[in-house]
Amino acid sequence: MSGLVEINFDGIVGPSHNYAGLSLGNIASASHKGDPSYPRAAALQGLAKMRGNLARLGVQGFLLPLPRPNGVLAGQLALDGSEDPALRAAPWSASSMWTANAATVSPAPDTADGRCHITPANLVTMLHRAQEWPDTQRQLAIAFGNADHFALHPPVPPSFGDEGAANHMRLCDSHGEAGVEVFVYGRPGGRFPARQHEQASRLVARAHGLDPGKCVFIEQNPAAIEAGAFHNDVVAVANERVLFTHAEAFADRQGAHDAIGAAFPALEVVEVPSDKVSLAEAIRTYLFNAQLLTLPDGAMALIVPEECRESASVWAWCEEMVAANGPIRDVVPVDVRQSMANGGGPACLRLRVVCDPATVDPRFLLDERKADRIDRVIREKWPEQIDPADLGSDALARDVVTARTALLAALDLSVLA
Ligand code: SUG
Repeated sequence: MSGLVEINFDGIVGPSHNYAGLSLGNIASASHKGDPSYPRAAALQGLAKMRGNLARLGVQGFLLPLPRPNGVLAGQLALDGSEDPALRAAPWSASSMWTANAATVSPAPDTADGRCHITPANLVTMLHRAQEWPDTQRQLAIAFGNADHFALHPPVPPSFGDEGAANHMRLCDSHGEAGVEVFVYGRPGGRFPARQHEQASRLVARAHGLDPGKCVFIEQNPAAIEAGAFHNDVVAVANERVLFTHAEAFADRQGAHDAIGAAFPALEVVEVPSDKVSLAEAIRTYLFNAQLLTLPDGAMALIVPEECRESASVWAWCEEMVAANGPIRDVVPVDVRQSMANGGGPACLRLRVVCDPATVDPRFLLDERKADRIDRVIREKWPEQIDPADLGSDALARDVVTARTALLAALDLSVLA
């Protein structure tokens, strides 16, 4: 279909960004528990990434932080000061910044009715994330409210955990052509929660009207979940014909490659073997939590966290890959350290939507002038630092609400207040 391009909708990091250690199985979140956070720096890092990709691709979208602290959740939790601090922190979470978990998106060329189908992720496994979907859905309904081009579904009902695009990959010749959608799920029973349920993935595929012959369902390697890959996008990413993956990403490595290859014969697998980059180092550096982008000249670039450049084994592999002249021609490190410390790399921070930009509510599309406006609000209003012990304070609540309100006003989106 003509006019369709891939747009990355990055989550603007909210003013309550903090390190409360809420995500069991997410090593970065657990190891930074209790650290002070820097919301202003975090949001500016995210904005710089967006500006970089706007310059590279000519198009960039964003989603707004959700209302925090969430008074409804705080009420439901009967917080009175005697509770576990993890409960107190949940209504303050800025976790909606990781928009790869906002929804699963099936572009129009893949679906039976020729519209782009979107299902907000229920995120039921983690309390602090389960509060996101109603506000996310409200926002998606505005951004993608054009019903001629988009179909917005309700979330998957509990108890089937759905974590959205973080466990979903798409292979295609080019973004505007029909593709194969790959759903990766985990099986429960391990030390850490398997956050994507197989039935949630299958339900989303049915709801979106996908051709069953163009869907592949693959089990995540339990050992990868155990090692800290709480989402598949920590160990694999796809773009057009390329699947960039760690050798230990899937439960049945060869079976997974064969199944994807059978549905999509043009598949090119770029696999990183464990003796070049160990699973632990891949997870520590988030090499695969990269944005694999097709640049306007057709070459692919991999946008990785700075942590990759600092790792001898990961950087050596990247240099070797670029020198080999395969499909990935460039590796570009970006600083998203504040997000990384909570387990969110460059890919977690974006939701990919293949569509015609003219069909999206323009208030959610970035240009340089708008980026300047966002920059100003962040510098003026975002707290510089949050200590987890501050969560619950009325003064901080006022600052966080004021900051978000100012951003909504600057973007003509006060309707989301
Ligand atoms: O759900 N971290 C997020 C990170 C999400 C990353 N997204 C993708 N891989 N697509 C999570 O675990 C941190 C929680 C805290 O505040 O401690 C957190 O929610």
